[in-house]
Amino acid sequence: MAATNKSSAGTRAKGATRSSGAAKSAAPAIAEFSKDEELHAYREMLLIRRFEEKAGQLYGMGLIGGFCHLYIGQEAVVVGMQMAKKDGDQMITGYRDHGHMLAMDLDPKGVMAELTGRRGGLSKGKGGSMHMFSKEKHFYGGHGIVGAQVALGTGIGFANKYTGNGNVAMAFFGDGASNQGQVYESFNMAELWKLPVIYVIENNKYGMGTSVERASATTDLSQRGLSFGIPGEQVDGMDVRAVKAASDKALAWCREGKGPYILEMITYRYRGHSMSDPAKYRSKDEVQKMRTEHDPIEQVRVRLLENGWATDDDLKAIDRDVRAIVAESAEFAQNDPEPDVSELYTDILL
Ligand SMILES: Cc1ncc(C[n+]2csc(CCOP(=O)(O)OP(=O)(O)O)c2C)c(N)n1
Ligand SMILES: [Mg+2]
Repeated sequence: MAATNKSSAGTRAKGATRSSGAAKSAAPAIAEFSKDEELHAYREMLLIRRFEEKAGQLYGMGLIGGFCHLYIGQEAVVVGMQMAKKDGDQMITGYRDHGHMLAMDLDPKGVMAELTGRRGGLSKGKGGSMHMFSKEKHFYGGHGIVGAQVALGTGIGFANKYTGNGNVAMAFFGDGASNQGQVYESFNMAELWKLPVIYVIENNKYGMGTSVERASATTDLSQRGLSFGIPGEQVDGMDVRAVKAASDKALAWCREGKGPYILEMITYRYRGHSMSDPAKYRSKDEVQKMRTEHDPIEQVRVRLLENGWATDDDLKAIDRDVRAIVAESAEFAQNDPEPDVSELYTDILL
């Protein structure tokens, strides 16, 4: 199963900071993980990776219609944040959303069946890859309109403050989205009203086929809140410990009522923008270098082995468990019936 352990115990800060922005303060670059935390991070990231590999296969077999954007390579971002958050904190993201759903403990069977458009899917087979929600698990989508989730996430932060529930909203968006106007309207309101929102910029270096250098006048996206007085920092988004440490700090900032916070996660997607991306805008060597030198899962695997916290066999057993969950979800997603025709007339605005 997906996320169960939200523990932050055993985390000790060390190292220097890359923190910058309106409110500079020392942020831990890395959090040392306990054995349980390393194992948890390993399993969670592996579940996302294996789930998406399977989704890619099903797409190739023609079983998934419409769009399908894979998150492979970026797993440490959402898992590090999941490990720092408290129950009740919300996540909202764009269309590259399967990893966020699994990290928020949405049922893998329901997610996979939604991809194949079956009635047991989380949106009854009518939403597809980009449109799944779970109020119960505090996951607010899944949005196909670039940047829409930034304004909506700000609204969730407003609701948190208005009701005084003590929760923090995490709004994830890309480097491409970070140039949108509604992002800055949101920043202004969030800081003005000191809303508990973390803006998580997943800088995977490209917006579709356009590199951040070609598209952005300034490329340190952590500083985009400067004119509003919102602090921000760049984080190694390929290292789950760095993500966890930065998230701990940002969450504490928001919970203390100090307003929003920006975390720019420096990350990379291994696959194309979507399944139909010929990827002519970057070299195979560039992708290969990231995979071999910075893979988020491999980093944890090596630490687990080096610390003597797991053997090869232990890790193979985790992989088997994860593959079984994914196989079960794929089986369900292929055998569950399609929605009844009458569903065409439900859940719509007339
Ligand atoms: C308002 C709007 N404009 C354009 C698009 C088409 N579009 C989809 S994804 C995308 C690129 C976004 O890149 P980024 O924010 O870096 O996110 P990533 O795909 O890298 O995760 C664009 C332009 C859209 N879906 N919505
Ligand atoms: Mg991008």
